[in-house]
Amino acid sequence: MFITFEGIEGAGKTTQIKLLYEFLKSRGNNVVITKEPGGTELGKRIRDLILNPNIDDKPIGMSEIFMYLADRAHHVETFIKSYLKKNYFVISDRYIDSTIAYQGYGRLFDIQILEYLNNIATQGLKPDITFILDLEVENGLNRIKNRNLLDRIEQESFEFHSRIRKGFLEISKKENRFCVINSNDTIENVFEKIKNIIVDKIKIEM
Ligand code: T5A
Repeated sequence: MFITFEGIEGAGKTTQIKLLYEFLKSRGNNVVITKEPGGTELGKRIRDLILNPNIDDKPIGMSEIFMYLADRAHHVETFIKSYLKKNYFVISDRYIDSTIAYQGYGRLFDIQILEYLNNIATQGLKPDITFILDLEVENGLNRIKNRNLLDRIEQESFEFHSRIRKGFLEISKKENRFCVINSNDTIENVFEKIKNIIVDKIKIEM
């Protein structure tokens, strides 16, 4: 079972993924957590090239797309597929939908081309369930504002992040795998909703 979490900055993905991991583990399942960019050793290097705000020669939009895709192609082939073959629950913090939301709706690259490139990079591998954690951009950015150093994309404008939120909500209407969760709630309440959906969809023992 391949589960992905998506959403704007500060939506609470990392927090909820940890809770879901503990929940599934405590019921005896094999579970692994990963993320994009940076789910592999190569990916960690790519992540730094994309997100480090202190690199003088910053990637242009097109280079950014291909770096995310390079990270993804490597991640799918060397990590995700091998755990899925071993019947693990694979939970990824971001995947294909972030490229559509950030590079498509955020940077205004052609969405059909991005979908095509995603398909090549992943060899068509789609998640079984994608949670989109949704909240107001102000709230998300407030949650992360005290971090020591915001990365290159977190430093983008309010308008950029607003387009991304809108993008995720539009994407969510396209396929049945999406579950939009209002994350403007307590951590416990958000997790309760996620847990109920997982229990219902995969009929695991409570
Ligand atoms: N990107 C990525 C692209 O542009 N294209 C792509 O194809 C891909 C794959 C990745 C960046 O790359 C971009 C998107 C991103 O900008 P990242 O470091 O992985 O960078 O950034 P995020 O995924 O946005 O991670 P964040 O840590 O910023 O957000 P999370 O994981 O959604 O939030 P989380 O769980 O760390 O929570 C943030 C804070 O809020 C608190 C937490 O305790 C924490 O302090 N919090 C709550 N507070 C109140 N109520 C709740 N319900 C809360 N839930 C969490």
